Amino acid sequence: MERSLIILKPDAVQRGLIGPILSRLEQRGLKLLGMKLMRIDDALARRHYAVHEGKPFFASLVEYITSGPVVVAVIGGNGVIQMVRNTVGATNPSNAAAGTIRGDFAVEIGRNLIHASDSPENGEAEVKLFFQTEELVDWERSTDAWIYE
Ligand code: IDP
Ligand code: MG
Repeated sequence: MERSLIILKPDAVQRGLIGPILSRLEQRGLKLLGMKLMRIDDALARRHYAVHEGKPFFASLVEYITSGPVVVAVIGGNGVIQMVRNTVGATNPSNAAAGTIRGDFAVEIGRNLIHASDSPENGEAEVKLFFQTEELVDWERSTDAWIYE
């Protein structure tokens, strides 16, 4: 089973889009394993985005992700990394397909509303960075037989 870490970035929280964004993922049939509202501090932001250190947008990216509360969540299931990325849409909302979260709710790369893990390995690392094991819930979903054959 893959796990994807998603972050509803400060613009999503400030714009009142927590519900509409989570609805997209929930309605698709993706399963939540954990979720919390939190503030990302400078050190956590730098660790989470370490791969982008040295890029011209790094400082503004850290400033953006630490600028207000975020909702972090874990989605689990077979193939969820790519499915969530597809539902989220292209990094730059101006190129994101209509019907995706970024394509429907955002216009600029520096305010693209949501993070989602880009590989199973990064998903595992990011889940561990943001959640303690005891914060995650292992549960049986009664609708699974209607979502998975
Ligand atoms: P992703 O969020 O689609 O995985 P990444 O390339 O991993 O995209 O970049 C991480 C985040 O950094 C993006 O979501 C966006 O907020 C920001 N970002 C990436 N490239 C740029 C850029 O060229 N200008 C401004 N911000 C950028
Ligand atoms: Mg990324």
